[in-house]
Amino acid sequence: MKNALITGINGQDGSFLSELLLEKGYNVYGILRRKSVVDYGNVEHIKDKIHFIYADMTDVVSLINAMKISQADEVYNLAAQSFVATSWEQPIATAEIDAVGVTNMLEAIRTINPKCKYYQASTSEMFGKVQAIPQDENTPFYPRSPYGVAKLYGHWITKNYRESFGLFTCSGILFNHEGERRGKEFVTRKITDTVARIKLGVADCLELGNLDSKRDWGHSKDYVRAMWLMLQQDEPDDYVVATGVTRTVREFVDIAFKKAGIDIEFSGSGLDEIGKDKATGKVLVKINPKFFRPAEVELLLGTPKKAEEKLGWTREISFDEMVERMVQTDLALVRKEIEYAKL
Ligand code: NAP
Ligand code: F7E
Repeated sequence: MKNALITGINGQDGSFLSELLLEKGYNVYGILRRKSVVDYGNVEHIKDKIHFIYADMTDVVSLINAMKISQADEVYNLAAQSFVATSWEQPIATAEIDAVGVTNMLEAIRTINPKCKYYQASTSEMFGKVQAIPQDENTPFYPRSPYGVAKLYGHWITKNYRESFGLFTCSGILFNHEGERRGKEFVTRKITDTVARIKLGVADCLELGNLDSKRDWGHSKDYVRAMWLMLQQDEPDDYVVATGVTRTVREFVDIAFKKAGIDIEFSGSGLDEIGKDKATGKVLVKINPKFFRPAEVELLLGTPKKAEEKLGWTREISFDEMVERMVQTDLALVRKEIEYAKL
């Protein structure tokens, strides 16, 4: 039986990865940050099967302890300040967690068990102002946010510890992946949650920033399988994980409303663009400049060829199914909220 240590266990990916590793018979250890109110987040439903360790990416002593307690054979470093917009408001915290935090984890591994395999959650945000379309493992990086810059440090230090100390370290350059457990500040979940609220009569309008931005969106459940596959190989390496299809935020909005039975018609441009309900003429989508970013990543489109060929990784959840699942889950959650408010 193998031991796995997951940082960021209560986040979106941490929860799907925990389920996968438990199914495979691993002892799963997970790092939580101490909060004033105990909160298991996305792993509430499996909390009895997980060994929790209180630690923080910015505290190397706590990570050394976590390595000692877990006796980990595999570490999955998913912890991060992961919201790009916040990285301009908290650039230092983002760097301490997403950049230096990686070195802290690698040093803990090197000190306690240098044979332990390591997965680093790298990101397509490192491509930023893209230097080639589509992007693959050889595309030069050009990050566009403090988050992207911090993650690029994490990516290179992961490679550097592989080359300097012979550690088994892998980076997954994962493109956007979403799902029913996605944080509500990210655009996809913000859309499906607000669509559900509009449909059920508890919200009037969806306010967004850049509708032209293009992303390559997959489902988290598929992407955590790629993380595990990377650590089962004979040699450590870096892999892009993506769908190979890119869509605008506007297209996501359109499909999400359709899943709730509402047809949207867009008109106008720039800050004056609106989306109206075709049936009633009511304005359901507006632009709010507060959601624009100081520097934007306009287009991401990845090639998962290497992951497919070398890892045998395949995607099981289509884009359409993902949006359907997200909208249906949010409709059910908002219905529950409405019932609860009546008690
Ligand atoms: P997420 O839902 O935001 O989860 C982030 C996790 O990190 C949370 O459990 C959070 O704990 C934890 N964390 C934050 N700061 C910490 C600290 N100082 N010490 C310990 N834990 C800390 O993110 P996700 O979507 O699952 O993504 C997982 C990883 O993949 C992240 O590193 C992200 O940057 C990267 N990534 C994500 C995507 C994507 O599209 N989802 C794509 C590429 C890469 P709290 O609950 O205490 O805040
Ligand atoms: O934005 C645009 C926004 O916040 C997507 C993280 O998981 O993926 C994620 O980063 C796009 C951007 O994700 C709103 O400007 C328009 O162009 O959902 P997002 P992200 O920035 O792509 C990468 C791969 C990661 O690694 C990150 O951890 O949507 N957009 N209007 C908006 N975005 C938000 N959040 N809110 C809006 O109202």
